[in-house]
Amino acid sequence: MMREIYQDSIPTPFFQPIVDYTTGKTIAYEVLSRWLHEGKWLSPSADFNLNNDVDSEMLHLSILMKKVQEEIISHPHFFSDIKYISFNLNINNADLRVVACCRDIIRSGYTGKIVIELNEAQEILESPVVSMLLSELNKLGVIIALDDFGKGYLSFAAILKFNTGILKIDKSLTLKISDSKAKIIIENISTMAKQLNLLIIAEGVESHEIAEDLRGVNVSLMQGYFFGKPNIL
Ligand code: G
Ligand code: MN
Repeated sequence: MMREIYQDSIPTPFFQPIVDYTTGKTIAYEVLSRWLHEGKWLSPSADFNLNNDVDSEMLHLSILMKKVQEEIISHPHFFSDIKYISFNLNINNADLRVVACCRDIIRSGYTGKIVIELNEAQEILESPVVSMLLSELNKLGVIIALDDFGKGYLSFAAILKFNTGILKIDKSLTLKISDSKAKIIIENISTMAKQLNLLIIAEGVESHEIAEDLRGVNVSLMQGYFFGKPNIL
C-alpha cells in the first residue's frame, strides 16, 4: 500500500524556517518533502518508507527541486532575504541530476546559497561518484551541511572528509539542553564550529526555554516547532 503512494504520486516541497534568534528574522528554509495521500500530508521519514534506489530518490529530489525553482520564479519577494535554501540528500544514492537541479535554481535568479544536507543513516561511500558529485557541487558554490550532527555517522570525522560549511545539531541533543551535560556538549560544538569557521544551526527547537538556553551557549541560528513547522509557502 505504501509502495503505491510512492509510485503514483509526487512530492510537494514544504518549507521550515531557520531563524536568527538575535534578530528574529528568517534567514533560511529547509525544504522537506511531503506526499499527499487521501487528503493527508505524509512525511517519508515518519509515515512511510521510500524505496532506497538511486533512480527513485533522484527522480523525486529532482521533482522537489524543480518545484522549489518554480516557487522562486513565481514569488521572488518571498526569497529575496533568504540566504540559504537547504535540501536533504542521501549522497550514497545520488547522481548528476542533483547538480543539474542546483544549477537550474541558481540560474532562476535566486541570490542566496543552496545547501545540501548530508543525512546518511549509513557511512558515506568513498566512491568516485560521491567525490565527483561533491566536487561539482563545490564548483557551483553549493554549501555542504552535516545534518543530525552529533548522532550516527555524520560526526567529527565527516567535517574533515567533506568541505563542510554548516553543522546542524541533532534534535536529540537540542531537546535535552536543560540537562547540564547536553548543554556542555552543545556549547563545545558551538565553540568548535566558530573556530572552524562553520555555521551552526540547532534543530528541534520546540520552546522558548530551549531557544534561550541555546542563546546562552552562543548558538543563534535555530529551527524547530517553536518557530514554525514545515509548511507549504
Ligand atoms: O533531522 P532531520 O533534519 O532529518 O529531521 C527532519 C524532520 O524533523 C522533519 O520531518 C521535521 O518535520 C521534523 N522536525 C522539525 N522541527 C522539529 C522540532 O522542533 N521537533 C521535532 N521533534 N521534530 C521536528
Ligand atoms: Mn534535515
